[in-house]
Amino acid sequence: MTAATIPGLDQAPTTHQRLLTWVRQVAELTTPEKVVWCDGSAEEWRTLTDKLVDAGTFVRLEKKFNSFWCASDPNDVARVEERTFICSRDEADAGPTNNWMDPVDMKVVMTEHYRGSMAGRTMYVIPFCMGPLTAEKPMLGVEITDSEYVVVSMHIMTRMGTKALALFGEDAEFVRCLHSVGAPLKPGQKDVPWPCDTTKYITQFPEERMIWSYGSGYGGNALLGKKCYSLRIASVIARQEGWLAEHMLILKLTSPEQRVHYIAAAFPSSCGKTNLAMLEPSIPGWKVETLGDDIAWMRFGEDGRLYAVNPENGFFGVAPGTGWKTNPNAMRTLYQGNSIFTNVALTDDGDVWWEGYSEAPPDHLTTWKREHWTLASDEFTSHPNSRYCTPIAQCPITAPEWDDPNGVPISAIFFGGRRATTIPLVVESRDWQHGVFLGATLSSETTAAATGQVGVVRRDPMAMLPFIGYHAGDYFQHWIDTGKHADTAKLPKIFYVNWFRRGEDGRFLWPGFSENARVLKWAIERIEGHGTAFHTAIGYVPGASALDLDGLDTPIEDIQAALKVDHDEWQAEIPLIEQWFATIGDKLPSSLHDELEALKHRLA
Ligand code: GTP
Ligand code: SPV
Ligand code: MN
Repeated sequence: MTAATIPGLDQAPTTHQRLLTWVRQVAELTTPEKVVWCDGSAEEWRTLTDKLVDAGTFVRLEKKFNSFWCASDPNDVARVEERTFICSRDEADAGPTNNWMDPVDMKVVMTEHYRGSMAGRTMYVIPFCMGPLTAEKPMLGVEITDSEYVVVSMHIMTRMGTKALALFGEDAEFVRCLHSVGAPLKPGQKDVPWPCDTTKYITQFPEERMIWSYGSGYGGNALLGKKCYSLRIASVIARQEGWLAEHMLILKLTSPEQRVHYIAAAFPSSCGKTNLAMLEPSIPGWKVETLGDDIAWMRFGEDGRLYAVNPENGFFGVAPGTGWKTNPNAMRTLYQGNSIFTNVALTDDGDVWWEGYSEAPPDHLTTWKREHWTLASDEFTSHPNSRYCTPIAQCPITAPEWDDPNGVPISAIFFGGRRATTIPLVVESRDWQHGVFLGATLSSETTAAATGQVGVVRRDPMAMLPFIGYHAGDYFQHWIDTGKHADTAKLPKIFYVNWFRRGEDGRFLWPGFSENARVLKWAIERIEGHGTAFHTAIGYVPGASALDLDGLDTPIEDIQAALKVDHDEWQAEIPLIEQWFATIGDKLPSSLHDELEALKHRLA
């Protein structure tokens, strides 16, 4: 079939020539059965969710309004970091932390995968905007995909369809995002519920502002506005334009005295961003509101402060562990409906369940592997990286200013990881440069959010290891420079937290979740100039008495152990940091090397 005869191709609701040309080229290469230009309407949602139900991909939930259960192929459940590439023209620009392939070579390889890859399927064209539609310079993209699951997920996660396309005009810049599940259908061939390919590529071409993704339907691999655009491509743009694209939640904290502070926090995947963003403080009078749970774009405002915007429109949150006790605001959001649940369990009465959803599971469930599960089973009902996808606007504690194109002024940046030892509950950096050092040396145990071994400690600088779209050394320098260009007094203070330190018996020393408000409170006291701290070798650390522990029943010994700066543990950490810095090579900013030497000196 030639492109001219592909139904829908010529029904483009735009006169943007470069967009039209690109869509035609992709259609000619991938040979879909038809082309649909997505408008983002409720009718489109209805049509596509019905289609997904008919295909067996979705089960409509009886117990949650306009919501769906979905189980993926068991081999397509997480981001695939080893299949993710930064195809900069020069290999050196991808740096030591990214996979690289020459862009010309990569295109040759991927073009052969894309050739005919949409046969028998519909090709959807999704115009979208990351961040508010009212931004001075809206950040536009178009995702072409052959997956209905992707289209409906993009309905939730982005501002898309007609309202986004209206911003394209005749010639606006946009990021080209091409996605195919890589499962063409022969005439008459029956589809599977979750089409994908065993071969996967998640490829960024930073100079061309282009993303090619092939073979996976999973969130971070397939919803290309998210990690691929808003972090990998945006981090490259941000460096050039002097701003920051970060893997951070954004929250609004109001004190009992009604003082407002906005906090951005970077924790690696599955290390607590969503939970902190929706925190219900355990301490009286304190209030948290949410602006974002995964990504923050931060630019300096005219007043010299750093302002954060969440480019996303929804939450793509980790399901297991989300319950009324740990994250009631996520539960309230999901109870509004309009959500997609992937790789959790399905109850017999048409609801979802996962480990931590409620105290007692129902007697019988269908697992994420579509298997029977009873109380006698000892398998997990849900994949550890199972996810809910739900609109940010229906979260009951979403801050009214979440959609403000100017963003919100950030008072504090938190870095954090999942470490059983060494890293205390909270440390305040000595200054911006030291804070960048804390971020650059951030370490965390790997989680199920990416394929591969879980629980291995690795360096995950600023929680961005899988998402920095260029050389990590240049990225550190960009962070250092960001502080230099600013009025020091107006910069956010940088803290480093660890909710996951463990006692000898393996229990968490700190209760976490709503109790993390106590750490936020101390941080605000430090910012406002009245909190106390010990000046330790690694930074400012509160004693147990500096934290508000009122009403907390955790043994004081555990709190003290959580706060401890253990010199032996830190001595053991130094060679690991040295090794990590060695991998960065010549581009490691000298100031970070100086910070390491100063730390060694203070520990000695
Ligand atoms: P991504 O969406 O992958 O980027 O993850 P995230 O950083 O948003 O992590 P999320 O908040 O979803 O938490 C991941 C897991 O950590 C969940 O199982 C949570 O229950 C658990 N968790 C979150 N906060 C805490 C905490 O304070 N203490 C403990 N012990 N566990 C936590
Ligand atoms: C993460 O892995 O950090 C996520 C989920 O937030 S994904 O969208 O798949 O990247
Ligand atoms: Mn994330």
